[in-house]
Amino acid sequence: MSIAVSLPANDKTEWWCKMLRDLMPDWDIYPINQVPDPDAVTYSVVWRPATGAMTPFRNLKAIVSLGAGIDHVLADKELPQDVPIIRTVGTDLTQRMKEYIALHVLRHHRELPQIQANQVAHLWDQIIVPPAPERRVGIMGLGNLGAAAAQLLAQIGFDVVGWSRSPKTIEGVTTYSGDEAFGAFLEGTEILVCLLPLTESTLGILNADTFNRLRRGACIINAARGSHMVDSDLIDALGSGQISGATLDVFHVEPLPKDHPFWDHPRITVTPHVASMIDAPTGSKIVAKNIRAFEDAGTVADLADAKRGY
Ligand code: NDP
Ligand code: OXD
Repeated sequence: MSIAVSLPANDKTEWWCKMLRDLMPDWDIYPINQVPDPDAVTYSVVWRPATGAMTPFRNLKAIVSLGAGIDHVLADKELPQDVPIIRTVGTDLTQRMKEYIALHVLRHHRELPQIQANQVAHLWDQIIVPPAPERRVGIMGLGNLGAAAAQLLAQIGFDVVGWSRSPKTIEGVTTYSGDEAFGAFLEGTEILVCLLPLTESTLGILNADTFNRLRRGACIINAARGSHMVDSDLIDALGSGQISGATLDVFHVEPLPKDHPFWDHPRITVTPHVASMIDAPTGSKIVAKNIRAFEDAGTVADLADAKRGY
């Protein structure tokens, strides 16, 4: 009855191990590189595990992803097949994402970047923006996070549209589903928010074609995955004015390399993958609950579908 814990940073691994040991005293919990008997490991708890890191654990019952996304687990080409993957999600993760999306949508809506630039130039320019009901915000992905963000923005008063794979009903939100409805969803959108999982069908979805279907001068908020974005298309669209600003929380390579053009771009705000992070004290309770439930029932509500990719 062992659990192997693997995060890219050793101090974070130790932090999660400590929290989990307090909650699960009947389990042996080790950082992945200190496991004494790989055959005793029945669960791994991971964020971006190294390629092949799961291979020694022949008796894994489930892999717990320390987050909503599972792309970082599936990226391991040597991942054992058919081991269930459990997502770590909950009200805390959703609350934090709602805060992040509301903050950045409102910031673009009220033209705060321009107002701050004007302050630096001692410029008194009373920019008048339309009220929220006249501003269309499009949310890509209407899962736990996207649906909650869409609902909050609708409550603030925005004209909110959302897009998902299967049809959805969300109060105050006009919803679209499927590839065939993508164009209709984008039309008229002025602030586009990406909260999609990274899968084969969503890779590179934030590209020139998508940008060109938005209203001219639209803003982009990507809080999903860096590989949704075609970086050079964003730079070009910012140059042409088709896109007027972007807030990016996620990147192809993280940490964002020091020489990446996004850092210095005057119309891009970079945040270091902090839109919604589960901390160990909160997340360990969810992980412990999910592992116990999986032991009892052989399944949990937060099970991902690896074939679907999310
Ligand atoms: P969910 O799995 O709950 O929801 C995903 C949504 O995306 C669903 O509505 C799904 O449609 C939709 N979707 C998937 N594929 C497609 C497609 N091809 N076309 C249209 N819609 C599609 O995910 P969460 O809301 O929990 O999380 C979303 C993502 O946010 C995560 O995968 C992760 O990458 C990112 N994230 C980022 C964080 C950060 O700090 N930056 C923190 C947490 C998550 P359907 O409902 O029909 O299945
Ligand atoms: C997640 C994330 O997937 O933090 O939960 O990115």
